[in-house]
Formats: sequence, C-alpha cells, structure tokens
Amino acid sequence: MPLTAIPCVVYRGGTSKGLYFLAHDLPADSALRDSVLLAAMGSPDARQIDGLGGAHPLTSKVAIVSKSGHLDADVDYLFLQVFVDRAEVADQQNCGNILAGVGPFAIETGLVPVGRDVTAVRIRMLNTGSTAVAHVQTPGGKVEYEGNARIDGVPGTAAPIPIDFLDVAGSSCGALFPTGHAQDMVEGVPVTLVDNGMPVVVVSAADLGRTGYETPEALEGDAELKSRVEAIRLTAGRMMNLGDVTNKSVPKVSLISAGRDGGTVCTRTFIPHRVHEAIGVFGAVSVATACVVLGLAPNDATDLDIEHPTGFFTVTMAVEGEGADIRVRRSALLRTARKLMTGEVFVPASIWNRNR
Ligand code: NQM
Repeated sequence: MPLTAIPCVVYRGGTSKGLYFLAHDLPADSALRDSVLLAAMGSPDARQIDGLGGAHPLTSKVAIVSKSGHLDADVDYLFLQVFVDRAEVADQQNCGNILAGVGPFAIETGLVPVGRDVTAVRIRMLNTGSTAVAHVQTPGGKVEYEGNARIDGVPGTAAPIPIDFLDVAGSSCGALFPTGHAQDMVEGVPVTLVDNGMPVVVVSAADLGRTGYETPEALEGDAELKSRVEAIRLTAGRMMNLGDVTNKSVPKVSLISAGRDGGTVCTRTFIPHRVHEAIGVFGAVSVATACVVLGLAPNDATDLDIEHPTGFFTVTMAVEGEGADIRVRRSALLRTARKLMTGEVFVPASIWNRNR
C-alpha cells in the first residue's frame, strides 16, 4: 500500500520545533488525527527513530492552523503535544513558542493577507480560547526571517516577532490564581498556583533542599527530587481545577531561586517530567505573574527578566491591584521563528488512507 503524503511545514518556533499543518490536510476525526500525528513524529519511541520528532518534548510539537470563524481573530491555532514515549497526543496546554511560527505560516499559506512592512496576525488559541497578536516583519510583501533579534536558548539572531497576549489569565484553570490565594501549602511546602496562560506551580528551590542553579541534567537525574516534585504536582493539579494530572502535560513546576545575573528570579522548570532547557513562553508569563504577588517584583514593572538554564526570558507585563486580586493589564514578549523545511510527511496508509 502506498504511503499517505500530508503537506507539512517544519518551523523552529521560539525555543521549540514542530510540524505545522493546515487543518484541512489532516483527518477531521480527532482520534484518527492523533494516530496520524503519532506516526508522523515516530511516537511512541524514546528516539522517535521512525518519524520526524526530535526525541524531546520540545521537538515533538504540532500546530494545526485554519482560517478563524471569530470576528476578533484571523486564524485558529490548535497546539498538540505529541508525547515521545507514550502513544498520546495532548491538547490541554497552549504553546507560546510554537505560536511564534503560526504568523509566518498563516501568511505564507495565504490564510492571512500580507500587510505593508509588518503584518499583525490575530491568532485564536483553541486550546484555551484566548487570543494573541503576532507582529510579523513583511517588507515588500514577504515574510522576513532574518534579523537582529536574539532570544536565549537559540543560537544566532533572527527577525523579531513581538507577541501580545490579550486574555490569557486563568484560561486553563478558570482564574489567574485558581485557589484564590497568592500562596498555598502543598505537601508541606509553600507554593504559588498560577495560570497566566499556563498552569504553573511555583515553588522555592530552597524549600526542596536544592539551590535552583542545578543543570537540567542534574535535576533529571535527581530521583528523590523528581518524586517530590511529582507528588506536589499531582496534588496541585486538583487544586488548580485540572483533575487527575497523572497523564497530563500540565501543570508545569517551576523551581525558583534568587536571580544570579540581574534577573528578577532564576528558574528550573519541570515540563513536567523533563526539565526545560530554557522556559516555556506562557510558563515565563505565569512565573512573572507569581513574582509580582510574591513581592519579588513591583506591580508596575514593565520588563521582568526571568533567568533559566540558557539565559533570560524577558516578559513585558503590567498588572493592577494587590495580592491574589491582581488583574493583568498587559503581557507581551519577543520571539523569533525560522522556516526549516516545507514538503510532505508520509504516514503508512494502513493508519490513514485519505482516499478510502
Ligand atoms: O509555556 C514547553 C515550550 C513549552 C511550552 C512546555 C511553551 C509555553 O517551550 O508557552 O512554550 O512548557 O511544555 O515550547
């Protein structure tokens, strides 16, 4: 039986990499769609040897894009996390890194008309029903990928893609602070449970007996810490209205410590079973929000530098109010993206035969 060819573009979006599809090129049935995506990535397999996945959660990601039916958006974007070593595809979380490639993809596939020097693409994030506006450089009517913007975790420079988030607070958990408190005790440790686009459990590394400056490899090799982090995550997940999170990719757990390089705070983030080489986009926005309620940053701060294992993540934010009653007025940040390949990904027709 011939293989089924599916049009697909590979992008680096921020510090992640993934496959980008037009919705109409994939099966409409979500169970069949997930089987196709597992086959495209080569999951489940720790090496993803029989697919395009990069054997890490940050390189096993998918964006499905279509024209939006919403008046306040140009395109709809569904993010899917394809697990590496489990036959599972999850839609419970947003991904702000993969989001960075959605604007260029939407313009180059004709979903959005190109503007004059910069094209603002309004993106409805279907995972959480919230909206982002990505500002893509389009001089002369073409997407510009090269430029001088640098983001930590990616070598070199590229064209800047500033992104504004309009309404992400509480988008997964129902409230910015789902328990109504700036701090709760979980498994004997003080934590901040926050959702400013990503459910995150923020916990002091010192409270877990660690410095918070360990390398991701050292943390991944620390079995005692990993089991404590997971116990906290499972309890916190219920408190954050996420139910049983045993098999879910949220909440993330960020260990924080004092900034060492001038940043507001230093982070090491479990996503949730591997440790991020940097920090996720919405992960950083949520940690920045926790910093404000914990008094680590003033609430009129504009740029907060969140340190991570490979540098800084700068979040622009403005909030009003005090404690767990703060309201987010603005969150924004800078990403870059690069188109890496355009073509077709082939999956066995025994999994999906488009002509049948
Ligand atoms: O937090 C990793 C990533 C992400 C998600 C993760 C992300 C975000 O770096 O918005 O970008 O936390 O699973 O791609």
